[in-house]
Amino acid sequence: MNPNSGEQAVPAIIDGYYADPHLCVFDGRFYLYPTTDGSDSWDSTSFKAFSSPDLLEWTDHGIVFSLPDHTHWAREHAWAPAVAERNGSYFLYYTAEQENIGVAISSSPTGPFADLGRPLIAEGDFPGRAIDPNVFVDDDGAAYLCWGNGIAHSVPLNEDMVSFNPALVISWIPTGFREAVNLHRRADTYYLSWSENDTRDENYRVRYATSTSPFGPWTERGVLLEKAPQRGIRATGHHSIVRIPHTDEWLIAYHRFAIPGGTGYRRELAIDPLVHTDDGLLQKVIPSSEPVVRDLATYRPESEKTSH
Ligand code: FUB
Repeated sequence: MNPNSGEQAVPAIIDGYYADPHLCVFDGRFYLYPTTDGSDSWDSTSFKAFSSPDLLEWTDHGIVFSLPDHTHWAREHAWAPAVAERNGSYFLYYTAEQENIGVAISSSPTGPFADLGRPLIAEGDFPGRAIDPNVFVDDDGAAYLCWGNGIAHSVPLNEDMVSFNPALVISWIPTGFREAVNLHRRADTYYLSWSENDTRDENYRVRYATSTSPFGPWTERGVLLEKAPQRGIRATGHHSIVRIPHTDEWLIAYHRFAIPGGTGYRRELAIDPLVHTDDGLLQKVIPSSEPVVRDLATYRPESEKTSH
């Protein structure tokens, strides 16, 4: 960072080294599921969960899923969690052992999660590396799992959320595609976004594309988020996107090299507004120039206020 520039990055939203954040809202509260970072081989063995009413005060729920303690098939490389809810059950999709995707189920967003007992996607099942699961639930309730490194894959999940028909997997390679594919929808437009370059490269960044269908074809729209070196912000990627319920306000969570002294193994978390334009595109994100605080209670409609 240039100490004379007068420009500062906003501090990380949670103290410590974390990466690959999945930000979501369950029952009027923000939840954040990251990779635990800070070792030189990304060899973390478990996942923590955090929650907040306003993105300001975060509760650390501790370890909610541990590979050695809660699976029979994986020990380390616990990366890139993503959580979805259906009918009161919470599904934690995760990477393990560098090349496998698992899923675990709980009746609470903070666990304990019970593992399926085997990888949902095992190494070699599909081309590329089986990492970085992302789950998207469409307005009609249909759920999709996206994942991949080197090549992106997407498939509708079955009603049980823990199985799918392999014949329905769609695979493709967006421009610059490295990993961390994310799917979201606003009105009639679907947005696919992904990370480009290596997470250890300061040019790690996010690109996006749009479509009228969750299956594409995709029209590429360029870079959505990248470094702001004048404020010491580098390697901005592996993001997730969430809409604040009852609003058209959106947020993007992502990681960056920790400030100061970060690397691709010492990353920290940031959240910024994500703005959709009237013509269905996305404004380029300005990385963490203002603290983001959104008190979910103030957005709750009157009809829901008595029940909380
Ligand atoms: O955090 C470990 C790996 O680094 C993730 O799986 C990738 O997306 C990259 O962020």
